[in-house]
Amino acid sequence: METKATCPYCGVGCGVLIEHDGARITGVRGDPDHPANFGRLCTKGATLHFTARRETRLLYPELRKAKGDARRRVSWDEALDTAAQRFADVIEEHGPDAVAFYISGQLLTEDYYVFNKLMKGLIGSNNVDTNSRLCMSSAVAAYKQTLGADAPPCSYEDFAETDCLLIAGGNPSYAHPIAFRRIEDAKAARPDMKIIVVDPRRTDTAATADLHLPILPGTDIWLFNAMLNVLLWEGLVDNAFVREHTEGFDALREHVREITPAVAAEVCGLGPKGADDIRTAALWWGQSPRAMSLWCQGLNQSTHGTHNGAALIALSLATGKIGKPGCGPFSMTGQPNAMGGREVGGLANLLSAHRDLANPEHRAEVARLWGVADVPEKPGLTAVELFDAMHEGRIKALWIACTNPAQSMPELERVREALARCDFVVLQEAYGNTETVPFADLMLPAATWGEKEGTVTNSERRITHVNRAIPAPGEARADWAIVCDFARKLGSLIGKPEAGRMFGYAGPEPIFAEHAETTRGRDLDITGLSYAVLDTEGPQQWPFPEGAAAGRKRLYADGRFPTADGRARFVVPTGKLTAERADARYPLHLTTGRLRDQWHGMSRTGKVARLYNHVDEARIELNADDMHLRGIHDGDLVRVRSRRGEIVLRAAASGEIRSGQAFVAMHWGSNALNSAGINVLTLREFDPYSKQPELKHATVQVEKANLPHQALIMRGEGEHKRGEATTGAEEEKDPTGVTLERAALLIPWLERFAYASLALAGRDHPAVVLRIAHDQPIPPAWLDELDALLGLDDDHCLAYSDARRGITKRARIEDGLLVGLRLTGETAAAGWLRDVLVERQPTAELRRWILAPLASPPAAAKSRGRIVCNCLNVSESDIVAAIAGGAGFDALQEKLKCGTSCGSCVPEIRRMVAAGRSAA
Ligand SMILES: Nc1nc2c(c(=O)[nH]1)N[C@H]1C(S)=C(S)[C@@H](COP(=O)(O)OP(=O)(O)OC[C@H]3O[C@@H](n4cnc5c(=O)[nH]c(N)nc54)[C@H](O)[C@@H]3O)O[C@H]1N2
Ligand SMILES: Nc1nc2c(c(=O)[nH]1)N[C@H]1C(S)=C(S)[C@@H](COP(=O)(O)OP(=O)(O)OC[C@H]3O[C@@H](n4cnc5c(=O)[nH]c(N)nc54)[C@H](O)[C@@H]3O)O[C@H]1N2
Ligand code: SF4
Ligand SMILES: [Mo]
Repeated sequence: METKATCPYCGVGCGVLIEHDGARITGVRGDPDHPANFGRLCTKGATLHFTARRETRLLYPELRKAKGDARRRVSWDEALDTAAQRFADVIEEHGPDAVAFYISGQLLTEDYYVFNKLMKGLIGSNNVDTNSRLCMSSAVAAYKQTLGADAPPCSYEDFAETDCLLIAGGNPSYAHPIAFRRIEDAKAARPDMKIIVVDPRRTDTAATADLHLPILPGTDIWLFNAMLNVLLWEGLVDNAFVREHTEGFDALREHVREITPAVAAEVCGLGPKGADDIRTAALWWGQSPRAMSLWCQGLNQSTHGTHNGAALIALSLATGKIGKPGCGPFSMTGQPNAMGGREVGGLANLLSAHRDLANPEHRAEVARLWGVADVPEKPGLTAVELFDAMHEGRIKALWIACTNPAQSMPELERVREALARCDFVVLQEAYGNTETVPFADLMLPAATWGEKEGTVTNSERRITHVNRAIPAPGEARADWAIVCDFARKLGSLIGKPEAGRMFGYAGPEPIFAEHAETTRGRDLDITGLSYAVLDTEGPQQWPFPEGAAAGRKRLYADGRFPTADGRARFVVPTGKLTAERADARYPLHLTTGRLRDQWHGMSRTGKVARLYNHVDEARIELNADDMHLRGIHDGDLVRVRSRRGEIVLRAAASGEIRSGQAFVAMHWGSNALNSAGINVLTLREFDPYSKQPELKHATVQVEKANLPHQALIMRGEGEHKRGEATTGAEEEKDPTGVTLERAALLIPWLERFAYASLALAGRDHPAVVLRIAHDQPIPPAWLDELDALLGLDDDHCLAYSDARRGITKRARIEDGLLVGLRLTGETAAAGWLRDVLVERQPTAELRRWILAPLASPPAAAKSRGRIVCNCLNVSESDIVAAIAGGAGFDALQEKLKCGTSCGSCVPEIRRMVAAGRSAA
């Protein structure tokens, strides 16, 4: 059977067809009819079915009576009765502002709608904020300040129509791959189209650009202002458009008068060619009949994120390149339904359907729609403020849903302290193992992808009806249903019996209908949409008012903007470059972001072995010069310190990073490292308008860590013998299940070591990999315990030991296959042995080498190294060898098939070909 849904990862919002038998999800493919992807999926979307497994899921409600106690399983009734009582007590004693909800752009619109209604309509506080505060709130504020409403005016189709695409602070080749496929297609169809990328790093996206501007972090406004300066000088401003449709240009013109390309090139650190490059960018933009911009977190996650966006939008307005095909400022949404959340007003300072909290008429409208006396006026606490208030004891009860703040918030130590101090923390999660779980007093199991129904809106304002394929496991329930049950229980305790009427929905469909009604007459009017229309007509873009035959591809074609006078606004940008300046103690500029194959805190992608093949361990990417200066070699462990904390990471030399800078991916948390990951180092400083914190920049120092005692432990599975694998499990485990359970057993071990990392490896036969480094000899008793845990202690194992040198080795061989390995002291052979294990190479010839101190593999072993093409399992070394043999891009695709399936690796392969060519 196949069920139509969307991919639950990024904001491209690809349609998927879930293959299943009514009980289990067995496969996934791109929906050929979905207008976001026309059947394509990226590496993450194409492996979704591997995440649909019971291991690590949260199956039952769990409650603990007191902090420090263990949680025990309770019924749903007891869980929600307790939650309602605790919330009611806090509200009675401290008022409604002493409770808060922290929710997520990964919820469906219906889930989001009821959370928002519960807080603002029933409890009477605006303390409902979401992880979109860390993500899209600067784009929201920038759109509102300039265009008057939070509405991305473009469509994906515009990529195919534009002559000049300016990508600033986005890495869509990793973060929005299927949108990037469309950009690649456009460039292939019209090679004259210009692509400009503004990013401090030379990402795969930047490498495909006609012009890459590797500006210093935080300097975008100077660049955009200098581009405007050139546009003015060259007479490329559309004066008629500015006169008739905008307000405030004079002040901005005055502001950019002195910001010449030379001045900006200096501030942006663009070197001697910089001024020319800025001029080129401005001329391409101004002279192209159609130009559009695309931005994401490189602009949003900044203490001047709002004005970054406003300065970029000014380029579209000044040249009148908006509301036309191939034009406009396009904010790419991060999460699959951050847009839906914005539509229902699910942020502490917004109201339903793009209404404003500060506007008394808007509040009255919403109160009327909900049938309540009023909606509170005082803005609620935004994410960072919320955790600060909790730290100070002002928030006594917090409800978290579909987000993992103990991993994703900046300045993590403080966030963790705040969570620990909060009297009552509820966590509504699909998985039972996230970093936030230890802080939860009550855990509520949520249904997730494939198990729930509702709608989502993607980056291009397109709403898709998402269907349920299979029932949720255990007692997990849909998010909206949990909220509604809680709301009714709470209502009767706080003297608001109207909760029964307000939250008496029979399913998600009536919630959608109510939400649609709140949009009547607003800029995002979707009164013409229903589940039935979405099912028969397919996914639709808003606005789609009653009576409309189709949604709108492009906004503002008539030059009228949703401001009081119908004119768009220019904003004079302000703000310092970065919250923190580099100095002698913290000389390096650290930025953070995404990897191609992982999603956020990895509760889902972290279960899929092949998604570790592109990057197999957390690492800090550094420029070779900076490493040399500090005596650091590729693969060394380093201490990374900021003013907030310190973590140990593996160092990797990267040609993407300029000297003086560093990059760490945001994904690795305490399930993968002996620390909580990168956000230990980041800071909670935020933008004054959007309150979005500066997750893209912190200054750090990096020094080599002296951790001489190293170990590597790997465990895969032999030929699967049914039923034998585990004992006492509810259901028979397959090799992947056994491996995931082994990984879970190892997580508590991580924090014992000065450095440790945990990962999966392999493809169809996954293995778990634990890498350890310690300041003292690793106690033999720990190793014995680990051996026992992983079955490295019986007579299937070869063993070698040289106690004097601290070297021990154990290899477990079953049916001629290496399935387990532990090396201490001497780990040089780890790389090729890993390949022998995960590739299931026969060990007959290798046996005598396995325990030898060989850094490079004997001839009998095949070492493959990193996998670039995940779909067709093609390694970096295969590709490099073929390029050395003279293969170009097409020949590579022909010969190795790499990049011929999902295409996520195509930018990287092109780059390798180009590098090979310039080396030759
Ligand atoms: N694979 C994958 N895809 C994802 C996600 C994921 O977890 N994994 N998450 C999704 C979500 S929620 C989001 S929000 C998006 C994020 O999507 P993106 O914003 O495209 O991704 P990031 O890697 O966070 O950051 C983009 C780039 O900003 C650059 N940057 C840093 N500082 C600056 C600066 O000062 N100026 C400029 N111009 N650039 C700067 C970084 O070097 C980085 O390459 O991705 C979505 N897609
Ligand atoms: N340093 C640094 N930090 C960052 C960023 C960065 O670029 N750099 N980016 C920021 C950005 S843009 C974002 S969006 C955030 C993301 O940060 P988070 O929101 O913390 O990321 P996720 O891990 O996606 O959290 C979603 C959680 O919801 C759970 N879940 C999945 N499906 C369901 C469901 O249907 N119902 C419920 N109730 N739960 C479900 C998942 O298991 C997962 O634990 O991180 C932010 N943090
Ligand atoms: S681009 Fe990839 S992650 Fe994003 S929605 Fe499409 S398949 Fe999912
Ligand atoms: Mo995001």
